[in-house]
Amino acid sequence: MSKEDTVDYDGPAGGWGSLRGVASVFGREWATPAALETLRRQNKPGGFMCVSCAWTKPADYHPFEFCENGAKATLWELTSLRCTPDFFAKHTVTELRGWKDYDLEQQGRLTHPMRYDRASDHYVPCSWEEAFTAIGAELKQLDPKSVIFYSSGRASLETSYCYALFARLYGHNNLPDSSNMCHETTSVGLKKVIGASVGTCVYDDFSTCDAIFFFGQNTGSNSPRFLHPLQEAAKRGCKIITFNPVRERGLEFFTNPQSPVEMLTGKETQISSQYHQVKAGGDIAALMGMCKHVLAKDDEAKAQGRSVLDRDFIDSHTSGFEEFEQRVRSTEWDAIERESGLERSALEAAGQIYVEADRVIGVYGMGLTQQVHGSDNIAMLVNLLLMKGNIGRDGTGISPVRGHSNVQGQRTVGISEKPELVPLDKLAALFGFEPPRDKGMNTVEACEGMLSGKVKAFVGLGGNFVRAIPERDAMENAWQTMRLTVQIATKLNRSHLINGEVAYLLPCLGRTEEDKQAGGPQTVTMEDSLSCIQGSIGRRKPASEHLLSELAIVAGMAKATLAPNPKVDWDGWIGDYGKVRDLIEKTYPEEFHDFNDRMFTPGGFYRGNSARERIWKTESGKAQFSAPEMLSATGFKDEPGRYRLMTLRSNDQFNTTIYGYSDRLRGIEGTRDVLLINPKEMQKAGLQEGQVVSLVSDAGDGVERRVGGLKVLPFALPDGCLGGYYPELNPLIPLSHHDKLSKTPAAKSVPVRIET
Ligand SMILES: Nc1nc2c(c(=O)[nH]1)N[C@H]1C(S)=C(S)[C@@H](COP(=O)(O)OP(=O)(O)OC[C@H]3O[C@@H](n4cnc5c(=O)[nH]c(N)nc54)[C@H](O)[C@@H]3O)O[C@H]1N2
Ligand SMILES: Nc1nc2c(c(=O)[nH]1)N[C@H]1C(S)=C(S)[C@@H](COP(=O)(O)OP(=O)(O)OC[C@H]3O[C@@H](n4cnc5c(=O)[nH]c(N)nc54)[C@H](O)[C@@H]3O)O[C@H]1N2
Ligand SMILES: [Mo]
Repeated sequence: MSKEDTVDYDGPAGGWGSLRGVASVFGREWATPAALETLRRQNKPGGFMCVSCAWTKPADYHPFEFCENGAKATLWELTSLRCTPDFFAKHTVTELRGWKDYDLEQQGRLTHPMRYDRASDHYVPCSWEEAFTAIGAELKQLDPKSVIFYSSGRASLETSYCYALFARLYGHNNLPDSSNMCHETTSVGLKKVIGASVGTCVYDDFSTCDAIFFFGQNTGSNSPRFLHPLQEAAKRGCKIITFNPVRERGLEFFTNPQSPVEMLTGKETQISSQYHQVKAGGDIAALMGMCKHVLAKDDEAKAQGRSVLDRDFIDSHTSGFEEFEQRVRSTEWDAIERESGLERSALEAAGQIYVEADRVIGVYGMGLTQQVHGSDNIAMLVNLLLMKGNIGRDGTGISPVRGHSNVQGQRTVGISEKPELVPLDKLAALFGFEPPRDKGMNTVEACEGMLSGKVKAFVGLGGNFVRAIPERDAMENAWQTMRLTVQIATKLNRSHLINGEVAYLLPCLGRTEEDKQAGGPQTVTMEDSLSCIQGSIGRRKPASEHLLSELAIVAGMAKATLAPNPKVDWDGWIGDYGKVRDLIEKTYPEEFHDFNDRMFTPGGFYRGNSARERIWKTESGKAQFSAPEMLSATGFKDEPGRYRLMTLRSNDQFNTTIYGYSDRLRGIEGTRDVLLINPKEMQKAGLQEGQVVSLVSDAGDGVERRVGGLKVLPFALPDGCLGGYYPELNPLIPLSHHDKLSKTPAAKSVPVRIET
């Protein structure tokens, strides 16, 4: 491998490297000095909320409350490049399909509504009126149950509410969301054990906890602003215990790029006090080991008349403890060591931190959720927390780190395929109609429906569905058999190039841009990972005068599709989003009371969480201990030559948007077509550094799935594990390979073989 392809990075997360990372985007994308002003307003009351991750925007904000990757995401939206009708006149859609994701988005912001012209294989400009009328005519012809309304987790609460209402007025609950590929495991798995589908922590909990157990979340790249409270916690002596197959730089050391002293002195803070390189899919076993240690210490304490467990809490607030305890005691250490890839002594050391800490938080991300037994991963982390009453007290709790900036909020205001999660009776009364009550399709079911021919149309509110889902080859073929595909987007991506018979590409305003309507400039709102809701005002001049807001596009399609209804005032809502907030308040009075008055509360207003109050909305009415059936979360057997592939994000991408080819914090530069494997496994498989290999799926279902052209790169991973990048490796994931309970695709342990 040549030197340009890789460099080693020994520096901390944040620091000068982080500023250089932003500068590389500034260099290419710097539009006007006004961009700096825009960044200054990022994540502050009265400003706009970052379009990148869902980490909370605190009340006591820094002068620049954004991070390397938030700045990249913003500048990406502010680009001066434009993807105009001229561009589409020059290139056929078939030609563009051969381009890389990076090169497609690099064309800049979409400027005009476009219709796909099949005869010439070009996108051609059309008017909004023409687009809405044609889409409405198609939707009226179709059975609503055969239509999918997808959303990527960015659109505001106002747009999301209108979109979900449109689906139900039209006649379906087919509202899959990017969270179906992400934290659906949380929504379903956490709900089952604590009765709340979102995390229980608030910001202040991170300043009073004694220990944080951190599983499968790459903070340095994916929610860098979270490094600030983590750094504060580490500095005051809070123990951070990390479980991750990859030694992620951001979880090891951090230099605060917003602190001149730290930047000049190069002073870095050690973040994790213990770092355990657990095997991919090995977390149930690792947690089991810690629980075993806690029980052993409790036995010792009992002999002296003390207790490690919080017996009062267990007795009055939980159910299922005996069976769980039985399972832990009967699980042998050698099985735990084998399945986790960690030594007993290491797990006892981690368990001892838990024993000694009064207040503990559990944090997790895709490493736990994207597994076949992902729900069991989460239940096992909850088990550990419940043993000492670490949910529902200050400084404690469970904290899933959510993905898209409003992905949690979209679910809150009705984007859900599960009708039982939506107050349908309220909607019926408010809008005088009978909403559909049957379960809609989630992402995996929508894909199955496309493959079987049951799904005839797809409307995408943002996102890059075809690129984000598993089973890419079969799905791209199935996609083209649909009657209608509509994509609402800011930038061109691959999903816009695999069209149905009738296809429209509708460009929308970004969040940084001024959204002027009949009633003046509009505010939109978002809910973050810690359930705080805040307003966001864009002030930039729109990228093109032909753009509409997402809400106006949704309303435009709805008006062209639905019969008039005196209780449904699309034009009034487009003119004043405050009226939509009033409707959200009427639909969800507990969470959203005084919505319009409270939306600029610094730090956002908290919508509350029953489990935080120790009210358990579970089947048993208690917090639920559960005894996992298995120790491995992978869902498949280990066999010689079969590896566990983790599909990872680099530091230079936002999901399918590739900003560049620098995975700075992992020291991987210049290419994304890599296969990460440890030197010992390389030797065992007879591989050389830089050798080009293929990965083939080893799911045992007879389907050929292959990705070639991958350069072998030695990398410190546990034995039996491989790493590579999402979305390039998605063709390897079978559609059936998903979390059992929630159907979240299991992208973090995919069974594969290496072919030379
Ligand atoms: N800059 C940037 N920010 C983002 C995104 C982005 O792409 N770029 N994406 C956004 C979205 S939608 C989401 S959902 C989040 C995703 O943020 P994360 O939850 O951090 O997701 P990933 O980066 O996919 O991987 C998470 C970590 O899991 C580890 N891991 C893999 N397998 C296992 C395992 O079996 N056990 C354990 N313990 N760890 C494992 C990986 O090494 C990696 O460090 O970030 C959001 N923020
Ligand atoms: N193998 C593997 N697969 C995965 C994952 C993984 O870790 N591994 N992660 C999964 C996860 S966590 C997620 S969330 C999904 C992501 O799936 P999606 O949310 O569908 O994909 P994104 O890449 O976030 O979507 C990017 C596109 O959104 C559009 N866009 C950007 N901003 C806006 C906006 O303001 N409005 C509108 N309307 N459009 C906009 C742009 O056109 C851009 O090309 O992928 C999942 N797939
Ligand atoms: Mo996500």
